[in-house]
Amino acid sequence: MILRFGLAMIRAIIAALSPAASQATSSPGSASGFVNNLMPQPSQLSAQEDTWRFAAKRCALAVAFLIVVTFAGRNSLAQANYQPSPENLKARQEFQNAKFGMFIHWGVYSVLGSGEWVFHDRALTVDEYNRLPLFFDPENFDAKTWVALAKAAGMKYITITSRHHDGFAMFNSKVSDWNIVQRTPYKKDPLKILAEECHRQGIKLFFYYSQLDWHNPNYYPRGATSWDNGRPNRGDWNLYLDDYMDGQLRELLTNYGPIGGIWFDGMWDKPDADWHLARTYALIHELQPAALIIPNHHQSPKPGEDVQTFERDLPGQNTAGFNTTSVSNQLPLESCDTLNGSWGFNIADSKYKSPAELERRLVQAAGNNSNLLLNIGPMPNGEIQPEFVTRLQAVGEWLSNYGDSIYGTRGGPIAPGEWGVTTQKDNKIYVHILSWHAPLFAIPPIANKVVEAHSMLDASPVEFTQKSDGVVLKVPLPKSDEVDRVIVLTLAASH
Ligand code: H79
Repeated sequence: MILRFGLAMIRAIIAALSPAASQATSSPGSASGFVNNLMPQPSQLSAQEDTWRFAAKRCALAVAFLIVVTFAGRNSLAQANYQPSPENLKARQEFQNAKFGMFIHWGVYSVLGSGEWVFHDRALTVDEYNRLPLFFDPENFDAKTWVALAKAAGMKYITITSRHHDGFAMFNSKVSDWNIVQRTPYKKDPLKILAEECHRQGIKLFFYYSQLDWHNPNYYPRGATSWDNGRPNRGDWNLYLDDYMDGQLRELLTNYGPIGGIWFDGMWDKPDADWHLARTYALIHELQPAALIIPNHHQSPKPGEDVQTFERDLPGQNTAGFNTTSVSNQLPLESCDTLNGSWGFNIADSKYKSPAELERRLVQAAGNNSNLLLNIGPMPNGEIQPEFVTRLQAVGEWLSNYGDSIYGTRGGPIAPGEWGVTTQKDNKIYVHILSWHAPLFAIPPIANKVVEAHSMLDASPVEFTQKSDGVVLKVPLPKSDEVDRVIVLTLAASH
């Protein structure tokens, strides 16, 4: 918008300097038409007026230039040249080291046990949906239990919905009363309670924030997912972004101590809209320079963003049908997926992934240089259903043995394949063999000399030969319940 405005201003200046040309190009209502209308026509001018006109033109030029430079500089160009702060770069490294996070979708929609899209899927009206908060009273919500479960699962951070597409703030917001404190019998701010517990237990907390809003009338013009839910056919988009959204983000970045970052979603609803991203991103980085901006817009990263996400896919895949296959080689990567098939609590979804599937997923993410953000949807009473708890605990158990091959690693030197992946850290390469049943396994050449190889399962040595054309490992056959045979290669230091 700023650029369009800038262009319009430049056209206005040209129009002002050349009245004849402006008559041909200006149109009523456009910026150029507006400036042109202010200008007297040549036939009406005296010599004095001519001088005045010249001064006015120069003045308009200076003002326009200032406006363009100020706005473009602050909103577009400054972000185009975004240089992450040292704190931000450190936070990116820590984020990559963390590898495994807990995603939590929890909102008033949880009451209906039909996922977080129920407002849309049942084509409810705003008036109907307004009743839901009246039933949201999570008497068994216990932040200590949630954070302890994340830790038991080996997860190092939590990303929770501060508000989803229903626009309902699950935190104490002064920007609007459409929030948990003012509209529910619970009356408390669970994000505050959770943030305090996370700080106590040393877990980073990120806030999911939906840019898409099915409730606020100023989310207008509406996007691809809109339906007639009783909102008026008018609204102020700028107010929605600059006052409402940025106002809430300011609250989230001010009232909850240091947070890990903001996880944006929903921009895909209006792909061609001006989302004032530069303004929003600048606000976040100004309030908390270390906070990471993690946008789930399914596109290549834009200036100001700190992490690239992939929804229900590993980086570079697009089985979900909406991910980009271009993968940043600059930014940390994060793949998110669900423990069953749903994000928000779904009472009818029993397609739970087994611990083995979850472990494979985590290994594949790590081997693709990515984190895994694994979702659970707690119940409306605040409890996490036992099917989630037992599976997460099993993954945590597995990680207590294999964590060294995941945490703090980066994608390894060998391209991931059907057989598995590699990760690496310092002078160790972890060969994660997920599917290989023959006794010998060959991998491409590795630059450094391999000085030792052993199986992570029992520390038993693994025979190997290293030649210029590759390394051959004599791998143990998989045990029946072995998800991932990890062979640790120790490399000689390079000279
Ligand atoms: O919060 C969870 C979901 O509710 C949310 N993101 C995760 C983390 C999500 N909403 N929608 N989607 C995920 C799938 C997006 C589907 C899309 Fe489309 C396909 C977006 C654009 C093309 C559906 C069809 C919406 C517009 C057209």
